[in-house]
Amino acid sequence: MPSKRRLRWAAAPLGVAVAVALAGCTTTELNGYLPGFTDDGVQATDRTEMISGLWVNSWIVLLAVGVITWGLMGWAAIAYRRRRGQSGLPVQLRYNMPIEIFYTIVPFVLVIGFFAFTARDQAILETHWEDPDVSITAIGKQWAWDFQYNGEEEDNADAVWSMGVQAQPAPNGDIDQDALPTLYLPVDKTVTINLQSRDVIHSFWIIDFLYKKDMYIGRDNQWSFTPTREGTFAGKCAELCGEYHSMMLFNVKVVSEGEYEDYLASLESAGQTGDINDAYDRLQNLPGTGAPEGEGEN
Ligand SMILES: [Cu+2]
Repeated sequence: MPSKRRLRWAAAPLGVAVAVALAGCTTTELNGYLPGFTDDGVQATDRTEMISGLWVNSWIVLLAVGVITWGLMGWAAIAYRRRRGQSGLPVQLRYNMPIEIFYTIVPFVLVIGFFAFTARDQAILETHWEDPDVSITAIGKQWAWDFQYNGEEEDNADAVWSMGVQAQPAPNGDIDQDALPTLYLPVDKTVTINLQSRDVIHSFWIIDFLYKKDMYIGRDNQWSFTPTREGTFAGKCAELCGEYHSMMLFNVKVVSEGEYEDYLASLESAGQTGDINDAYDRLQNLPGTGAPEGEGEN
């Protein structure tokens, strides 16, 4: 059949064109413009590529459905438009079983598909390391963060910590990045963060890690991952938690294991050891009142 052969000849360059177009995509485009990937595609944690994959593939499927739907709508509107001299209602059609079955089954398959892939990825994201290299407790409070680096002891006698204050203005009016609470993480080590709150609901969001989790009173959340790339990453509270919610910022520094150990040693030599507990609740960090000396520096 000549038409089939012609189709095959048309398909070959089309396939090449698609392959070239995709090969020409930057990492940013391949990851759906999500943050957290370098130009050569190194992900920020071991789980971010999976998350961007779910995002991008969902968009491709939904856009395909959209294009087909919009195309059919446009075609129907043009092909069956009222022509000169026509009057009255067009022929009324109803109970077209094949079409009704089609538009019941297709959305059903789509919904099941989205559910299945989301449930699969969420199950992976919510799997926690049994024995993580690094165990950290992050505590949200109005309007900053405390980080406790847990040791081996049950009672956390060998833990070290840093307590933060809300964002402070730099002399030029920007946010003073050095004064932000900073969470240190060693690269390529398994990390589990326990998420707690001192007061209201906060949400612990590291933007480039493409995931966030709420912090509650009375129910600790957990987040497990492996940071895979050194660098400084921005974090913020993602749950409106009061007047200065927007100043509830922090930085994450993913560093080499040596630098991480040095940092923990610096906390220890500063005397910031032991368990952060309820005794530190309700710190008075109101902006403009001057943060407690020293607490914002680590
Ligand atoms: Cu908050």
